[in-house]
Amino acid sequence: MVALGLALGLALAAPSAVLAASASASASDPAPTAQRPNIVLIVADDWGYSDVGAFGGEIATPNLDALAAEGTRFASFHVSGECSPTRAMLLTGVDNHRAGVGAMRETVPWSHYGKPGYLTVLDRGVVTLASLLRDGGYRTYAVGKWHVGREPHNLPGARGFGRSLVQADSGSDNWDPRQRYLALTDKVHWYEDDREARMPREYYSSRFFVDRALDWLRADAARPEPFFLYLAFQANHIPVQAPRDAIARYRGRYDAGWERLRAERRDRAAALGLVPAGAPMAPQAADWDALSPQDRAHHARRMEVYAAMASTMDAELGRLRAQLRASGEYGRTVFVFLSDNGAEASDPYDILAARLWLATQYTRDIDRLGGPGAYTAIGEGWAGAAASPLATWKFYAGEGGLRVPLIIAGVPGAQDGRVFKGFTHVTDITPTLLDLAGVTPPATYGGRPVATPTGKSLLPVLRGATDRVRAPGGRPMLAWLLPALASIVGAWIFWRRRRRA
Ligand SMILES: [Ca+2]
Repeated sequence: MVALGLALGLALAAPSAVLAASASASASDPAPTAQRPNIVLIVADDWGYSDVGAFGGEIATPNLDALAAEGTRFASFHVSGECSPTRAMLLTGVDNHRAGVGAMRETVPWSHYGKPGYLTVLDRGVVTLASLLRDGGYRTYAVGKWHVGREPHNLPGARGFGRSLVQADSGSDNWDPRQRYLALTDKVHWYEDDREARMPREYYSSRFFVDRALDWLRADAARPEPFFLYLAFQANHIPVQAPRDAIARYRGRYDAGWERLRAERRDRAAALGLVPAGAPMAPQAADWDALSPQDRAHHARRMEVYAAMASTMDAELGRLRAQLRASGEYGRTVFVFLSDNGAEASDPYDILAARLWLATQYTRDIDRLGGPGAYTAIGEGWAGAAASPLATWKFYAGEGGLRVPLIIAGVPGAQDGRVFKGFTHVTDITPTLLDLAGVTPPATYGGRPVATPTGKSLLPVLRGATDRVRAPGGRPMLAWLLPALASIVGAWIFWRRRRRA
């Protein structure tokens, strides 16, 4: 543990030195427009490692499974353990501290808030993937959850998106766009093209987001430029909600409990070649069989709703895929799918202040779970199964918080259905997509210096030119979260576990 303490002490004492990873700029000239692929970047919220069928899950995700079959699964892909830090890295390719989002606004200690690295919103010293693609000749669209700042200079239009409709907070209700999920803000902040948006009185979030994306793509179908679509779902962030008929399809599926599900998922992930066979798992959940029948029934229903929320999101992706096929764009579109962090184990009803507020806003009646006006979360037991076979969850710097599914499909020259097991990181996505578009990240932008990506392009790996993204013996890749810390050094991950206050 001495070595761990030293490593973490070094990380905290000298972050700039540790963060000074080499850039991975593409040196190629911009490719002709006809050769540049469309790009669809899909972000799921709070999905665990094995929530996707192609990663070992039992939830019906045929569209994600099809992308996995057409593309590459990354078995050891890492993000931040919480939302906006990952999104800041995803959109810039730059370590989240340098990008200004060392922690979420909702969790940052006040002693850090507003200090360099802890603005909790995008720093002016970074440029986004969207800005560079737009400048490189792409049409750019953003729909869904934003969460990296709602200052005028940080809204999507100011950050490179030609069209946008976003929810700028950490989450919101999935049936009523004006309903907050916790009393963290005065209201839900929606923006359309950087102006306050007029939202419908009711909707279902995943369907609404895909509807809007399809509208833009149809309206702009005649335009010759390739497009970049950033599609950031609220699924499966709390409150976990889904259409009733989708929930009914999972009735009884989870009655055997979370320990059984966790083992089933581990075995399937091993059979798919994603994790070693027979990998032991750390015990971390309450004994299912020791629960009362009423508690088991309530817990099982929560997971039925969760599965339905995920499968509904997948079905919405199916509508997007179908339209791209019908318009002839599918064969020249690259898809990237990831989760922004691991599964969410915390339950707001366990926090007194949240419970009191929720009691005035929502019901927990088992027969209404998932529907409008009902609120639920999956809690530690099911989150452990969602992260299977990994330990811990969102907000923790263990693998269950940091390691999530990544699928990249449609890259010309890539082999179908492959599993890549080497270490990859969310900062690799922007360099990869800029590489595909033939755009070189600049050192200055808008007259000011900007940080260049700390991640690496995955194109050589996707095309089979190499089997490793980072050279052995390179700088350790760090993920640190307040109040949890982790250091990934070679094949080892060191982390400190501490409950949030
Ligand atoms: Ca999240």
